[in-house]
Amino acid sequence: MSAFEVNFDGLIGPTHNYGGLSDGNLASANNSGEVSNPREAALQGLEKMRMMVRFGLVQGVFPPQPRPDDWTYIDTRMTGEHTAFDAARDIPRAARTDPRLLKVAYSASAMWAANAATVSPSADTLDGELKLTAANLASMLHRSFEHPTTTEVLRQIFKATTTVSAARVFPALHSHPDFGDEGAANHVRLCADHGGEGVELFVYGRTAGESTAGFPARQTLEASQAIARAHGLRPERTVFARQSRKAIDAGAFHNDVVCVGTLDTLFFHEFAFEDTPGTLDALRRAGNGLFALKSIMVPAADVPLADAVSSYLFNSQLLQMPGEDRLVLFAPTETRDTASTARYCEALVAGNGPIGRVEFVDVRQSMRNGGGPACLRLRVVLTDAELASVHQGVILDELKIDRLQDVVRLTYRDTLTPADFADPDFAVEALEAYEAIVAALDLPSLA
Ligand code: SUG
Repeated sequence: MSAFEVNFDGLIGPTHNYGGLSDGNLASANNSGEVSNPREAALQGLEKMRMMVRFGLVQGVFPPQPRPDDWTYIDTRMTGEHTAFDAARDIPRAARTDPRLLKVAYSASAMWAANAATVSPSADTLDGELKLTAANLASMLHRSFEHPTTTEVLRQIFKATTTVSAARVFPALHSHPDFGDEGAANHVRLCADHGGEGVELFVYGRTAGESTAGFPARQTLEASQAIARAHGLRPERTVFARQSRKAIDAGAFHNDVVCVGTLDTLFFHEFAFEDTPGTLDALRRAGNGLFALKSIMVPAADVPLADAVSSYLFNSQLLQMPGEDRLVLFAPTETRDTASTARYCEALVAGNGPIGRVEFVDVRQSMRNGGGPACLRLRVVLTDAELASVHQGVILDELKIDRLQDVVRLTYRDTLTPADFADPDFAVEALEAYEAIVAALDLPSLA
């Protein structure tokens, strides 16, 4: 069956800010409290989507989540009250009593669509149905309440609630650190061509119950195994590999900070995996009869781990362009601006390997929170029939991108500090901007 990869990018929301909320994410910590520019952030994200459309690729978009609509949910646990949310009363009180919690409630982190879900294309599942499992994001409070809305949005978009659904959307795993799941950021699919059977690689940072010192390892082996079972993946085509502690402690809080793969190619840092030869061996065995693995390991001597993490070289999208033999690495501009990664990219394309070209994209607003090009998108391999059944309001062309940019220019602020969250008018403004975006995507509001 022929199929292709569709990238669904998260549209950056009107409350995009630098909250310093993610332990173990160096960019989030380093930029904590800085002034953000939600308007520029969303425009940059939409320009990235425009580049993909111009490349001739199918590009989709996920709406932001309504913020601060979960605030009452969080706050009732703080105050014991169960009254309906009233911005004029509740926002100043929260700003007084617990400004960090208020920041949590305003988090725009759902923009990083790679953390929305794990996706198994219909070619990989035993019953031939596309499967998506929303990620519980149980490790970070500000992300742990994204999943109910994510499940709902995925069901709206993939029409997974109708009787003729082309996809099944599973709700998130039980929200406990032992089942910590961060979605596609820790998942790579390898294959000969997108429509054929593939191998799914799940990368975890710890096992349930294991105590670790250092930065949090967010994904557990048990969560990855539960998803593989729920999706009906063939055990012989599934690989579980441990991320190296060294990478996590250097700030690689997701595997996609040190590794990216597509088709038969895996591009990764020397210190990405705890056991590199074992992981490559397991991938070769799992891909036996399907494809011959092409691995590109970047030595620490060429790109030190610290540079890989600050430049986000591996948080690039690895793309198969129409009419091109070799893959294109769609990398953040920070990769061009970091000496070691710029040098590495030049050598990479000069060689005869599977990557023939590097393109750069400016997503600096997102990068300053630890979210590069690959974080911003969720890959969904779809057949023609599956694509036809997707909600068409979220499949983009340049005209729709223009319209979304107009809405952003009209409704988003260009300056935001965490202190602005104390202003009740901002809560109203942010929810109005959200409503304008979902209306432009022809989706029902979930506020
Ligand atoms: O979960 N940053 C996100 C970045 C997610 C990047 N995604 C992938 N690697 N796929 C995170 O740490 C920071 C928010 C703040 O500090 O305000 C944040 O949530």
